[in-house]
Amino acid sequence: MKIDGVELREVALPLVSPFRTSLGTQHERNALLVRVVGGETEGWGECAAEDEPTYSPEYLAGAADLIRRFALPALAPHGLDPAAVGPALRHLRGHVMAKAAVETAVLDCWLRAHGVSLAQHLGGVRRRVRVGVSVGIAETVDALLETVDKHLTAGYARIKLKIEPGWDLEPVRAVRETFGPGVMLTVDANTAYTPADLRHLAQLDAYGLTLIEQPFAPGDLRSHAALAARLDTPVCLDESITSARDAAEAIRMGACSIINIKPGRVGGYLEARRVHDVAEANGVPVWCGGMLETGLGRAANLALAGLPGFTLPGDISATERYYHRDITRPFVLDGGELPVPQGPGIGVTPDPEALEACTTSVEWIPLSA
Ligand code: SMG
Ligand code: MG
Repeated sequence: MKIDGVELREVALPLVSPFRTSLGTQHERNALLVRVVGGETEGWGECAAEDEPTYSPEYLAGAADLIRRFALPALAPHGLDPAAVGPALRHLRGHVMAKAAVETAVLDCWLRAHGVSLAQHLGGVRRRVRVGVSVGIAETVDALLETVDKHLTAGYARIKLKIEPGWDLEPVRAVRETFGPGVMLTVDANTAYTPADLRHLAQLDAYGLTLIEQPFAPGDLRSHAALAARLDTPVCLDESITSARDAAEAIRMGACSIINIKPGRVGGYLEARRVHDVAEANGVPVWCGGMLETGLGRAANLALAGLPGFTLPGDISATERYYHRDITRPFVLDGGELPVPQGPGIGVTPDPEALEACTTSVEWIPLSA
């Protein structure tokens, strides 16, 4: 089957509440959606890149440009074949998030044409997955406690606190003391610390955290290994891992004992499964990260999170934690879990009216082989 064309669509979704991390504060999610059309079937992919290149070197406008000018021309001769996307784009250096969005749309289209769900295709073993929520840096500790209380009441299986220098020991202590030892608690620094903070970070051991996520720069595996050797709290990598090869190297160096897998950050769901396989072979638990996805990206993440090695709750929260109105049907938390979509492909499609309401630009790119 050939690909007839690809639609690049930008949408803007206001967040229910601002999300502050050590990288900045986000008020809305601008997302790039890729729709691949092949014959009677279409498939969707969502790009994880954000407006600015702060979390990752990629950014939305750059991703759209990469897809338009380099990825699609390289893809055209291959037709609708998800396994061919990675090899066809290998000569383009980096840009894993842009590539992932293209591959996901091709994969979704192909799976729909074959009547197979993404969960089944990836080798999922769970129909429901336990999920957590990522809690941003708050104005005050009291405001943080109120937010955490709301999420625990809703039933989330794990609370992740965003930290940065000046907002770490105190909020973590307050949350642990207020909600007790039974709450699964993690922290995520988004690279806000330096190796000089090692002794400071070691104090987090007092609070029974399940993991500390990405305290240092993405390329600094050595400092993560030094921290891991010093702390009882497991070190988890996010930004550092952009491929299965990175994962193998980080594990070999002792830089992490847990991995956050984000399909966008590693170049797509097929590479995400390879990261999972490398981790599983080394006895390293993984969990699915989040990039404030719309329902499209979240549906696909749920499929991934159903794989056997995903033994920790992921950053895949219910729709109401992110958006008043999403572009797909809402995901509703049930007993700390979300259902893995079972329909063909990623199992969900955008609601045309909701999609139109948040669209800021659309571009149709015909493809000729
Ligand atoms: O999708 O629930 C979500 C957000 C989860 O905290 C989250 N993501 O570093 O893990 C992370 C961040 C990246 C996005 S904010 C810069
Ligand atoms: Mg993170």
